[in-house]
Formats: sequence, C-alpha cells, structure tokens
Amino acid sequence: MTDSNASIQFPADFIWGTATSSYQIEGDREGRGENIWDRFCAEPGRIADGTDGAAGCDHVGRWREDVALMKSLNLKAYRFSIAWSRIMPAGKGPVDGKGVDFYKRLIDELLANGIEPYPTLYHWDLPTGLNTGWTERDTAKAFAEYASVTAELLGDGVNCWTTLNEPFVSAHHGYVNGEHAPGEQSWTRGLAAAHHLLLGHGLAVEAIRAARPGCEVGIVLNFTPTEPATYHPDDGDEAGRIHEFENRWFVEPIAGQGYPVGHAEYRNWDQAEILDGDLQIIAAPIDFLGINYYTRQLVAADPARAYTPTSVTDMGWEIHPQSFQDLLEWLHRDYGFARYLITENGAAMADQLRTPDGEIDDQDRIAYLRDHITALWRAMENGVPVDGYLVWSFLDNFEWAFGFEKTFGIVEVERPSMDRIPKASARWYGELAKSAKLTPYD
Ligand code: IFM
Repeated sequence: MTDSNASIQFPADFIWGTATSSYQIEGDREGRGENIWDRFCAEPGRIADGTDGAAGCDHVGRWREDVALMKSLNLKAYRFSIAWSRIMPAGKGPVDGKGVDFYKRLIDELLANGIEPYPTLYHWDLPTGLNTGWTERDTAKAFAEYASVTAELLGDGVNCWTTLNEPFVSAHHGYVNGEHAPGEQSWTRGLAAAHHLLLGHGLAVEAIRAARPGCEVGIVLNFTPTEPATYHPDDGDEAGRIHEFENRWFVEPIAGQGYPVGHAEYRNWDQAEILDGDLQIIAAPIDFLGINYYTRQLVAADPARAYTPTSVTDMGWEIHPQSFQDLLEWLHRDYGFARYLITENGAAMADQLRTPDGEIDDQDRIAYLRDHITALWRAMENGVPVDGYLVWSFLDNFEWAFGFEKTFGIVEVERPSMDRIPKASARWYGELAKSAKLTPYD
C-alpha cells in the first residue's frame, strides 16, 4: 500500500530484525570446543588485521544487554547461529550442558522481550574434533545428528530453524579459493564439500522435523546477481559460468532440479559423491528460503574489459538495489518457493563521522538500507511473498578474513571496553521497525 506522500506501509506482521553469527560475536573461547576458524586464524597471514574471533563481541558475557538493546530498537526478530562445538565440543558424542543452557537462556530472554529467535545451525564454525571437513560424507551425517540433538534440546521456544548459512561460501571460500577456513584450494574438493553441505542440509531438515514436528525449516543462501560487463561473447560465457555456481548450484537441487549441467561439465566433476537417493534428500521440502543479498557483479573474461562501479561500500561491493528486486523476482519466478525471508542485507561502511553526541553518523548505511528495503518492497508489490527483513548486522563484529576492520553493524562495539553504542542507522531502523513505514526518498 502506498499513501499520498509516497511512503511505503509494510504489513503490520512484517518481521523486522537483525542477524549475527556465533564465531563473529560470541567470544568465550573456553566455553566451547575448537573449530576450524580457531585453527585458521592461528595461521600467519590468514586474517588481514592479524586478529582472530576468539573474543568476538563478548556476546556470551553481554547477551542480556544485547537483547535489551534489540528491544529498545523495537526489533521483533533475531537471527543468530548456534556454535556446534558449544553444544557438542567434539562435534559428536557428549553434549555440553553449559552450552545448551547459554542458548536456552538467550532464547527465553528473546521470547520474554517479544523477539522471535531464528537460530541457524551452521554458520561456518565446524568443530575440529570431527577430524573431517565437508569433503567427507561423514560430516553431513554428523551435522544431521547435531541438528537432531539441538532441535530436541532447544526447540521449545523456536518456531523457525535454518540449517546452513551460505553453503556457497563454505564450499567456495573454504575449499576452492582458500580465503576461509579450512583454507584449501581445489575445485574437486570444493564440489565434494558443496555436495556434502547440501546433503547435510537435507538430512538436517528430516532430523529437525522428526524432533520438532510442526516447526518451520529453511536454509540461508547467498546470491550475487551476475552479468557480463560487455557484449563480448567471452564475458557472456564467464558470467554464465559464475552465475551457475554462485547462484544456481545450491538453489536448484533444493528446488528439486538437480545440479546445473554446464558447470558440472566445465569442472569435469565426475559426481562420484552423489549416491542414490542424495538428490531426493537434498530436495526435502522447506517452508521458506532465506536470502542473503549484498551486491551484484559484472564480470569480464579479460581484465581490459573490467567494470569499475562508481558507488561501493567499504568492502568495495557495488551498491545496486535494483539487482535485489530483480533477484527476488527471478527466484520466485523460476523456483516458486512458498515464502522468503531476507536473512541478511546490509553494508560495511567506513563509519568516520560522529554526531555531536559521539554516535556514529552513518547516513550512507541508512541510504543503503532505505534503498534496499524499497527494492524489496517493489518485489513484494510484484508478488514475491517475503515475510521479513533482517539487517546484517546487529553489532560490528569479526568479518572473517578481514578481521575487525570492516564494520557492518548498526551498533558500534567499542574496543576494548566492548560497550555497545547504537549508530544513527540503529535509531533509523528502530523507527522503521516501529512504524513499518518507509519514505523511499529524503
Ligand atoms: O559477515 C558475513 C556473514 O557472516 C555471512 N554473510 C555475509 C556477511 C558480510 O560479509
């Protein structure tokens, strides 16, 4: 519905919230088993600023304060991830009651404050105690076991689970380009990892539904709309290949369409990892698709034809809200999932300006959020059923290989005090969450 001032009124039950992940914010390294990021960060040169995520944002020490802050910002949903090695320190076997209690208390506190918990079971922090990576089939089975135990132990207050966060990034950055843990560089192993991640997802869907009949289950996929930078045929081929692996590879098997043929052939994938029945398991019906969107890419096969965007975030990612609308419409048209949840969208910005009160005055982040939420609205107007929108991120946190240099939060975390200071964007987003009304332009 659009009123005469051209402002957008979202439905009253539209879900406004934020998102984080365990390794990026929790801290309390002693309270859990080791994971692959602990090891990766310890290798010299892996993290740009030489830090690691061990201290996170001390969320384990400050979860109550964090929930109170969310409530003060009128937020109605919080997506967080559960650290597998906090529930099962070795990845399988004995459960750690302290870890379970931490998440139970967090979930109870969220509910007591009217905030819906959206836990994700895996956001990249694989326990090293498993002694296997995602290249091994056993990891998928261990993940399903962990999903079953966790849904059983924590499921009382949870209506909505997501299995994996961004399996593309786990497989590609972890096993193909080596920028993320465990830091391998092999297409063969990357494709094996991708298949086992998806298999783990399908097995976990079954496990969660068995443990908690009636709850909703989905997966979070990231998408980067990809087009050729020029009309040169090589750029078209390159864009098609990248689009197949970054955008289609994960959604198509989940939608029951199997893997895109072109990329499998291009990589000479012999598909030895696919056993009878795997594709049916992966295609287990989901209740909603979680979508992470940040940017688009225009690709050139030859650097001489490279496209240089004019408007970028501090990550160098092009700001292009129209691609967000197009993405949502493409996904719904081609795959027709029942519902969608925007599980991440947001921007790292330099955050150098302050208000007279000393708060970060991030008008650029506000503009990014406003334009992307407007694009989302347009997709909804065109028939895409989206339930809610979760900003990445609630807090400035450990941005993986970039360390703490890149700040995505709507709340600043001052170091070393770890004090939380809402930015102008937090106030702006809090007002939007309260009124559900957005003015597309200032
Ligand atoms: O910080 C990450 C998050 O862990 C996964 N999605 C993208 C974010 C920004 O890079």
